[in-house]
Amino acid sequence: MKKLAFIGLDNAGKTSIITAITKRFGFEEEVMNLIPTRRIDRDTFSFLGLEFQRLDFGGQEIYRNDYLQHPDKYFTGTDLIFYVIDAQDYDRYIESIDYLDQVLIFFKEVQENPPIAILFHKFDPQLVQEREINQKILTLKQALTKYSREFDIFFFETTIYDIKTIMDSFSSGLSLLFDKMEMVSHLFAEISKNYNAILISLFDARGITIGEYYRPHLHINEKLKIYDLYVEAQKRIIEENRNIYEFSDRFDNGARFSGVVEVLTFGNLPFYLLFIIEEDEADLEETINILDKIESAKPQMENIILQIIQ
Ligand SMILES: Nc1nc2c(ncn2[C@@H]2O[C@H](COP(=O)(O)OP(=O)(O)OP(=O)(O)O)[C@@H](O)[C@H]2O)c(=O)[nH]1
Ligand SMILES: [Mg+2]
Repeated sequence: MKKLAFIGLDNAGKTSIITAITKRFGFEEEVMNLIPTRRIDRDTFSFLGLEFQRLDFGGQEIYRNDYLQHPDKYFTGTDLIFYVIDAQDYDRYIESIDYLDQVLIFFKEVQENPPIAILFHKFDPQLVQEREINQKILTLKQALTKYSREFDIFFFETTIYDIKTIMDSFSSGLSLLFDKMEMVSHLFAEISKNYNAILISLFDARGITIGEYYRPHLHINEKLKIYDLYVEAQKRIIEENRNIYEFSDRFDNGARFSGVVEVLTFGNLPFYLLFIIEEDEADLEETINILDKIESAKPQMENIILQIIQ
């Protein structure tokens, strides 16, 4: 059993993030009405055949003091840390660094060094272009890089208003715990050359990304649009008990694309393959041919997945 710890100050958004990951759609109301977590909430899930325990460390001061007084009892054996910072709450940046500092003192003492994903959370869509918050986050990142001597640290900006940011940070974190995971993305990069793909992704049943390729310079809004379509497609597949779902849409700049989501079973586990290509309006036949050709890449995909799962 792998142990994932969500740590951070009260009100940082830890429980919101876990709720969003667990539900993936229709979580807005639940997140609005969350109350502070009392002590530690635990749940479990499986991913790629491994069992994971997820610990949501309530961040109110009295709990923090308790964890720091008995760190061995709470933190021992942690495989991966998600450290959540409320990026909008500038006044508490220092307090948040202090807490992380104290948590890491324990890990240094016992010579455990789990990778740490640091989430600058509440980086809401309307703030992405704002100078002040970007500068503050940058300064904070610079301060936090001091930990990179002892720990592998990774930074992410996340917001519950864009589920893709949350799933990306969670998927990237988990991928650190599997060897060879990057082989899936490498395979997709290879495949994309033959088919001029816009995007190829493989997800597990819970929407965690196993590997992905997207065309360089694909605009963030285009990625988000595709991800929303994907979530919708997966929902339809489950509701209508289908194996495959095809769609066609256009980006804001007018360019049309075709997509297909297909359920694949590797090693008894279900996976979702998403494949997006430019649509050739003059030759729809050709578009269909390309979508058919992804077929030939499945044995390679299966081979890699089986190596990762084993
Ligand atoms: N603007 C904004 N608000 C958010 C976001 N994520 C969570 N919130 C809000 O932040 C508040 C705190 O969220 P929680 O998830 O309960 O915070 P927590 O870290 O679990 O807090 P403790 O359980 O006390 O440690 C809630 O009111 C959420 O609605 C976000 O991405 N953007
Ligand atoms: Mg909480």
